[in-house]
Amino acid sequence: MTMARMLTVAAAQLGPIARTDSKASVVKRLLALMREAKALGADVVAYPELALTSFFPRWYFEDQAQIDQFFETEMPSPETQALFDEAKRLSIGFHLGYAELVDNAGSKRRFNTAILVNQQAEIIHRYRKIHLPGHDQHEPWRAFQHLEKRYFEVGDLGFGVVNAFGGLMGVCICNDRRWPESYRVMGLQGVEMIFIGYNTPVHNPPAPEHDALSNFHNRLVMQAGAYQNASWVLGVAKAGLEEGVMQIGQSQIIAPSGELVAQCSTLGDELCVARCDLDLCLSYKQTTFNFERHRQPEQYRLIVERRGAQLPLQNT
Ligand code: ING
Repeated sequence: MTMARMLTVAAAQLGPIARTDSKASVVKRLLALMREAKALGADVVAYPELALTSFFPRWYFEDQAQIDQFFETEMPSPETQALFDEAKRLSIGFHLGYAELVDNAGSKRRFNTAILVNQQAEIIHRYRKIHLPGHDQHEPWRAFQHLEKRYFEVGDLGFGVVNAFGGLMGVCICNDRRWPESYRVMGLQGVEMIFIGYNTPVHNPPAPEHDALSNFHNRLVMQAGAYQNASWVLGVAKAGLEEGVMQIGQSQIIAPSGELVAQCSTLGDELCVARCDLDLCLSYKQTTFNFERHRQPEQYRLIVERRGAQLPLQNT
């Protein structure tokens, strides 16, 4: 009987953050959730994508200075230092999504970023969002904008996996979870737990016929990603009616079997917690998804070589 490698994780779902809410007021909410997570035995607490502010890509801004107010130029920042301090005091790790502004001697770069912080409050992993959804020009026909392609650069750190919290940890962000490649690149590094923060409007202006399936699609892609890569997946939402836009909740924790083990049931600040045995990944990694034994990468070249679909030539 192999020893179980238990990791207790808490998805710390956030309800709406108003445009006028200060980062300090949000950090107070994050601290309350961190303390509750610790009290419930969590080793790690995971906050959503862009957890410090309202989801600002829903608005069109001309003035870069206005946009940059949503970003952090350092991490820990003055407002988040309290979070790092409390994490160290409580000895709990955390995942945090935020807007990262990197100023390299005058050349500014902006990313939709998430970090993993260990129980000694050290940043041990950084991920910058690669699949940026939406559009880059103001499209006033939309009930609300989705300007991630305007405000962020494509991430330049790849999909990394780090040895932490007793296992192999990975991170991706929101729209990344809809693309199987995101999970597979981490799966090919042996990932055992993937943290995914998200801000997902129920309504998608280009395809309103999808709206009723928002929660289904959210669960579908994360359960598939978990099972097909023999990994735990923790999805954590910024939820509820935020500045007039309804965003899905249903933060959830999914086992390597693909089974749902815990889920939030409100659209506010809410924890869902699960005791995860990282060794549950092994039976899948050693059999059904033994990549080394079963995959045929030479047959998959189109996945890397081709961006958009190209139809087959007639009568070839
Ligand atoms: N949000 C959404 C997401 O991928 C979206 C954008 C919604 C794309 C619905 C397609 C359909 O969950 C972010 N922040 O990526």
